Amino acid sequence: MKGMLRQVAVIALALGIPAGVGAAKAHDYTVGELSIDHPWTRATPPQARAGGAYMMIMNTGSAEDRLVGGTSPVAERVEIHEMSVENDIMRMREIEGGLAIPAGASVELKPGGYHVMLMGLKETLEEGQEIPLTLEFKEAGTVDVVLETKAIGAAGHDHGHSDAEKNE
Ligand SMILES: [Cu+2]
Repeated sequence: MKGMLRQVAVIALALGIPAGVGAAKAHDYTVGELSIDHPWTRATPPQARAGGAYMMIMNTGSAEDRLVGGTSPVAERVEIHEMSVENDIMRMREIEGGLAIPAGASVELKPGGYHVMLMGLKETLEEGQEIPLTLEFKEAGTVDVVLETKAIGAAGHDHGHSDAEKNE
């Protein structure tokens, strides 16, 4: 009996190790009627002044909510941005009043689309690093999540942050 228990523990440990390195880690959060699935960011080149954070936000409630901002220890401030194409050039800008999460809907923040912008980076983001981010919703309040840092350029193209950084 004792031996069997030990075997179970060994199997659990074996299963736990690959999950621990981020392969298929369950990675979601809830606040009120909202759930935030798989928040992530990308490694940044040295001297980068900004980085994007991405996630899926689902609203299971019956009223709209809005992602209005946040804070992170790696950034001087956090903004909510959208991308738009002007004269064939992709630009990003802060969404006034925050990003609407309609009742019963899911909104994806992704490279080239809506994103959380980590402005004034205080450090280079390294692949594999876990970065705390507090999201602020108008109705649901705040929720602490952890961003998984993927490789530079992961799952999308850069969308002109370097230009904005120069203007800062
Ligand atoms: Cu941005």
